[in-house]
Amino acid sequence: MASSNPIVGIVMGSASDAPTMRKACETLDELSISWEMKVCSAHRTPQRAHDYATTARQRGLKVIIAAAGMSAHLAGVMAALTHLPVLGVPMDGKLAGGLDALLSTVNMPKGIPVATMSMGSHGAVNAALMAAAILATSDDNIERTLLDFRKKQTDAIPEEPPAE
Ligand code: RP5
Repeated sequence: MASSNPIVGIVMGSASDAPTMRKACETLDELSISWEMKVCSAHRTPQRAHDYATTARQRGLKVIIAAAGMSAHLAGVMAALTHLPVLGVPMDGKLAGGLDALLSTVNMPKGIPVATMSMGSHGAVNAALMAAAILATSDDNIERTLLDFRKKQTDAIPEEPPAE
């Protein structure tokens, strides 16, 4: 659940992105990693986006997940304003199924990296898992929880497909 001491910050360009990004929250909850989620648009609320990124480190955030759809600049703006790792999640279902958002998020100029996930809910879940992997390099509890999550995921996949 959302925490008063989050270490992962999830920002999104619109509240309309929230249903997709709740998949990231659910995954972080499974891993017992504290998070917060804010609407913070690079275009509609640029000052909020600026303030979020520039205060993130001092507020205790360690990773930022940034989701956006149309003209998807939010992850790049976050990465420009903080040295914290920024994981970009392109929202699907927009122009060309979200391909524009994917290209906008992934195609960063050298010097300001964004680690771009796959589009939509797959990307939201993977952003949470990537955040966990980053945090696990310096947190033994998160590493144990992540390894346990991965083992359970593997164990849950049957070798045989279900009968017709
Ligand atoms: C982007 O524009 C948001 O990230 C969202 O995916 C898209 C559409 O926003 P709404 O018009 O639904 O608010 O900034």
